[in-house]
Amino acid sequence: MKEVNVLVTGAAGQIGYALLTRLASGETFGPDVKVNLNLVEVPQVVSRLAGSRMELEDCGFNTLGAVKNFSDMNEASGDIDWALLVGSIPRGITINGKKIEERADLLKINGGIFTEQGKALGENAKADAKILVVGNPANTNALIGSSHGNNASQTWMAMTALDANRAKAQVANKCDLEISDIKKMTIWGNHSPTMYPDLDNAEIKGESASGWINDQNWIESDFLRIVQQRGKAIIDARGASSATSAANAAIDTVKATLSETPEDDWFSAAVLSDGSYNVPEGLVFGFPLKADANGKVSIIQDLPISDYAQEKIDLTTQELLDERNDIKDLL
Ligand code: NAX
Repeated sequence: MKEVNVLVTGAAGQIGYALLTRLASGETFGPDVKVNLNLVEVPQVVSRLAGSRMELEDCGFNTLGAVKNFSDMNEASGDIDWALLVGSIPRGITINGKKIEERADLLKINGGIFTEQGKALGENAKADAKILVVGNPANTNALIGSSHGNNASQTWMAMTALDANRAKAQVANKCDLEISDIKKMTIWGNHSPTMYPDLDNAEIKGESASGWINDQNWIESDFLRIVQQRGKAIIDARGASSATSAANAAIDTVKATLSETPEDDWFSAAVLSDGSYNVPEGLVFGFPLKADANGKVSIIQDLPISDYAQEKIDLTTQELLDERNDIKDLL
């Protein structure tokens, strides 16, 4: 049986809990691939991972390989094919008596984590490893990680698939369609409320989604607001942040790179900008992406961008430039 080595940080957290079974069950990498899991947590929490391992064993998956627990990224990252970096320090936590509310503080604290994790993966993970950052602020964490990974053959991404799935769900509800009728959903920019979900270039049964919906007022007010604020709406309703849907989106992103992207579709994630669409080089920015048969990820080019869309893309670009400025000492 083939094997894949997958590292998950924040594995004892709520997204981690929802993610592990789906990685190990055969659903993600296929029924003929053994999934070895290196689970990483902070030292205070790592003992809880023993419980996660017991549960994984008790699921009885043929595809579950070795499960190992770590609190040291250097030890955990040897020979890794996929790293899902879920663990990070949330806004609102109190550290050394100070409540972390300011974006700049949050960026710096997480920046320290991703500096170390980036180095460890750059040195120890496989040459063609893929790294998906879920932990917020995901784009800037990925920027720090990839810069310290300093390994051009590895692929760093930050997750925007949850935003894309949320956008598709809203369109499906509005138009009474199946989710599978909606293709080519792009989330431009940052995984934050400035993200821009693009319905001009999304397609419904081969037509522009915005043309099909034919209700610009709904698109510019309801749709945009609902998608941008969905994370908060879930926290308000559930009393906890999205976990199942976040884990699902991470699985979707992994799967999207395991085979060639079909001609009639693409997927959304943030990757290092190469200057496409005039996005400054070196920002980790949400783009429309495709994978080739070898899993190489590239940006879909030459999509038309309306003046309205450009305004929104400029806003999210500026936010990412500000974030980069806040952590420039860490790059
Ligand atoms: P939890 O607080 O339940 O779990 C986070 C876990 O990470 C904890 O167990 C913690 O001990 C661990 N951790 C912290 N620092 C670590 C480190 N240096 N190494 C290893 N583990 C570490 O949060 P959860 O709900 O699972 O969310 C995890 C992250 O995902 C948060 O940053 C959250 O903001 C982010 N999200 C990102 C989304 C996206 O679309 N990109 C959507 C969902 C989610 O909000």
